[in-house]
Amino acid sequence: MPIANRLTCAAAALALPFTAAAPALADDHGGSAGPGFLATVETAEGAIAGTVSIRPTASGMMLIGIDLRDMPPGLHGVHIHETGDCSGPEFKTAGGHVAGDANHGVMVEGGPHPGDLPNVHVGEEGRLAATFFNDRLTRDHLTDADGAAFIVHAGPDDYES
Ligand SMILES: [Cu+2]
Repeated sequence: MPIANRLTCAAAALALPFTAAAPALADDHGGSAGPGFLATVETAEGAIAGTVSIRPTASGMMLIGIDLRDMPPGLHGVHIHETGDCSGPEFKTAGGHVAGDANHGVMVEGGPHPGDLPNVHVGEEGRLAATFFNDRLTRDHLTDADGAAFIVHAGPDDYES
Protein backbone atom coordinates (compact mmCIF):
# COMPACT_ATOMS: atom_id res chain seq x y z
CA MET A 1 0.00 0.00 0.00
CA PRO A 2 1.84 3.10 -1.22
CA ILE A 3 0.91 5.56 1.46
CA ALA A 4 4.44 6.84 1.97
CA ASN A 5 4.13 9.37 -0.83
CA ARG A 6 0.89 10.79 0.49
CA LEU A 7 1.21 13.08 3.44
CA THR A 8 -1.47 12.40 5.95
CA CYS A 9 -3.26 15.27 7.60
CA ALA A 10 -5.48 13.80 10.29
CA ALA A 11 -5.89 10.48 12.01
CA ALA A 12 -7.49 8.65 14.91
CA ALA A 13 -6.93 5.31 16.53
CA LEU A 14 -10.26 3.52 16.62
CA ALA A 15 -9.63 2.15 20.06
CA LEU A 16 -12.46 3.73 21.98
CA PRO A 17 -15.83 2.04 22.20
CA PHE A 18 -18.92 4.19 21.96
CA THR A 19 -20.28 5.47 25.21
CA ALA A 20 -23.82 6.53 25.96
CA ALA A 21 -22.62 10.09 26.41
CA ALA A 22 -21.06 10.31 22.98
CA PRO A 23 -22.47 13.38 21.18
CA ALA A 24 -22.35 11.49 17.90
CA LEU A 25 -25.13 9.27 19.21
CA ALA A 26 -27.47 12.12 20.03
CA ASP A 27 -29.47 11.38 16.91
CA ASP A 28 -29.48 7.63 17.40
CA HIS A 29 -32.97 6.35 16.66
CA GLY A 30 -32.10 2.70 17.02
CA GLY A 31 -31.13 0.16 14.41
CA SER A 32 -27.70 -0.38 15.86
CA ALA A 33 -26.37 -3.91 16.09
CA GLY A 34 -24.03 -3.88 19.03
CA PRO A 35 -21.60 -1.28 20.26
CA GLY A 36 -19.64 0.77 17.80
CA PHE A 37 -16.53 2.88 17.88
CA LEU A 38 -15.91 6.54 18.43
CA ALA A 39 -12.57 8.25 18.18
CA THR A 40 -11.23 11.78 18.38
CA VAL A 41 -9.41 12.76 15.22
CA GLU A 42 -6.21 14.77 15.57
CA THR A 43 -4.15 16.59 12.98
CA ALA A 44 -0.47 15.85 12.48
CA GLU A 45 0.22 18.82 14.77
CA GLY A 46 -1.88 17.29 17.52
CA ALA A 47 -4.87 19.63 17.24
CA ILE A 48 -8.33 18.17 17.74
CA ALA A 49 -10.12 18.12 14.39
CA GLY A 50 -13.32 16.31 15.37
CA THR A 51 -14.64 12.78 15.55
CA VAL A 52 -15.18 9.66 13.53
CA SER A 53 -17.70 7.02 14.45
CA ILE A 54 -18.23 3.52 13.12
CA ARG A 55 -21.17 1.44 14.17
CA PRO A 56 -22.61 -1.89 13.15
CA THR A 57 -26.19 -1.79 11.91
CA ALA A 58 -29.00 -4.32 11.68
CA SER A 59 -28.48 -4.52 7.89
CA GLY A 60 -24.99 -5.86 8.43
CA MET A 61 -23.39 -2.72 7.02
CA MET A 62 -21.13 -0.45 9.01
CA LEU A 63 -22.30 3.15 9.30
CA ILE A 64 -19.32 5.50 9.26
CA GLY A 65 -19.76 9.10 10.37
CA ILE A 66 -17.08 11.76 9.93
CA ASP A 67 -17.36 15.21 11.50
CA LEU A 68 -14.24 17.36 11.27
CA ARG A 69 -13.36 21.05 11.24
CA ASP A 70 -10.35 23.12 10.23
CA MET A 71 -9.39 20.68 7.51
CA PRO A 72 -7.45 21.72 4.40
CA PRO A 73 -9.85 22.56 1.54
CA GLY A 74 -9.92 20.20 -1.42
CA LEU A 75 -10.30 16.50 -2.15
CA HIS A 76 -9.03 13.97 0.38
CA GLY A 77 -8.77 10.22 0.46
CA VAL A 78 -10.15 8.65 3.64
CA HIS A 79 -9.44 5.09 4.73
CA ILE A 80 -9.51 2.71 7.63
CA HIS A 81 -5.92 1.61 8.20
CA GLU A 82 -4.87 -1.64 9.83
CA THR A 83 -3.09 -0.52 12.99
CA GLY A 84 -4.50 1.62 15.76
CA ASP A 85 -1.38 3.73 16.21
CA CYS A 86 -1.47 7.29 14.90
CA SER A 87 1.96 8.61 15.78
CA GLY A 88 2.72 11.83 13.94
CA PRO A 89 3.73 13.53 11.88
CA GLU A 90 2.87 11.22 8.99
CA PHE A 91 0.94 8.47 10.77
CA LYS A 92 2.95 5.73 9.08
CA THR A 93 2.50 3.70 12.26
CA ALA A 94 -1.08 3.12 11.14
CA GLY A 95 0.23 0.75 8.47
CA GLY A 96 -1.62 -0.08 5.27
CA HIS A 97 -5.33 -0.28 4.72
CA VAL A 98 -7.62 -2.83 6.30
CA ALA A 99 -7.32 -5.03 3.24
CA GLY A 100 -8.59 -8.53 3.96
CA ASP A 101 -8.09 -10.56 0.79
CA ALA A 102 -9.08 -7.68 -1.46
CA ASN A 103 -7.12 -5.37 -3.73
CA HIS A 104 -6.98 -1.61 -3.25
CA GLY A 105 -9.39 0.56 -5.14
CA VAL A 106 -12.90 0.41 -6.47
CA MET A 107 -11.50 0.68 -10.03
CA VAL A 108 -9.51 -2.54 -9.63
CA GLU A 109 -10.64 -6.12 -10.15
CA GLY A 110 -10.83 -7.77 -6.76
CA GLY A 111 -11.21 -4.42 -5.02
CA PRO A 112 -11.89 -2.46 -3.01
CA HIS A 113 -10.31 -2.96 0.37
CA PRO A 114 -12.72 -3.08 3.31
CA GLY A 115 -10.91 0.04 4.51
CA ASP A 116 -11.40 1.95 1.26
CA LEU A 117 -13.86 4.84 1.38
CA PRO A 118 -14.93 7.38 -1.24
CA ASN A 119 -12.98 10.62 -1.45
CA VAL A 120 -14.40 13.54 0.48
CA HIS A 121 -14.42 17.22 -0.45
CA VAL A 122 -13.66 19.96 2.06
CA GLY A 123 -14.86 23.47 1.22
CA GLU A 124 -13.13 26.73 2.01
CA GLU A 125 -14.67 26.77 5.50
CA GLY A 126 -12.76 23.61 6.38
CA ARG A 127 -15.75 21.53 7.41
CA LEU A 128 -15.84 17.83 6.60
CA ALA A 129 -19.11 16.09 7.40
CA ALA A 130 -19.81 12.79 5.68
CA THR A 131 -21.59 9.52 6.24
CA PHE A 132 -20.79 6.27 4.50
CA PHE A 133 -22.21 2.75 4.38
CA ASN A 134 -19.60 -0.01 4.18
CA ASP A 135 -20.55 -3.65 3.65
CA ARG A 136 -17.00 -5.00 3.69
CA LEU A 137 -15.69 -3.69 6.96
CA THR A 138 -16.33 -6.00 9.93
CA ARG A 139 -16.10 -5.74 13.68
CA ASP A 140 -13.18 -8.18 13.58
CA HIS A 141 -11.22 -5.78 11.38
CA LEU A 142 -11.53 -3.12 14.05
CA THR A 143 -11.06 -5.22 17.16
CA ASP A 144 -8.05 -7.36 16.27
CA ALA A 145 -5.07 -7.15 18.61
CA ASP A 146 -3.54 -4.03 17.06
CA GLY A 147 -6.81 -2.17 16.45
CA ALA A 148 -7.41 0.07 13.47
CA ALA A 149 -7.01 3.71 12.51
CA PHE A 150 -8.96 6.31 10.58
CA ILE A 151 -6.82 8.37 8.22
CA VAL A 152 -7.54 11.48 6.15
CA HIS A 153 -4.95 11.88 3.41
CA ALA A 154 -3.70 15.20 2.12
CA GLY A 155 -4.73 14.33 -1.43
CA PRO A 156 -7.40 12.25 -3.14
CA ASP A 157 -7.34 8.49 -3.64
CA ASP A 158 -7.10 7.54 -7.32
CA TYR A 159 -9.03 4.36 -6.45
CA GLU A 160 -6.45 2.12 -8.06
CA SER A 161 -2.92 2.64 -6.73
CU1 LIG B 1 -5.13 5.59 3.58
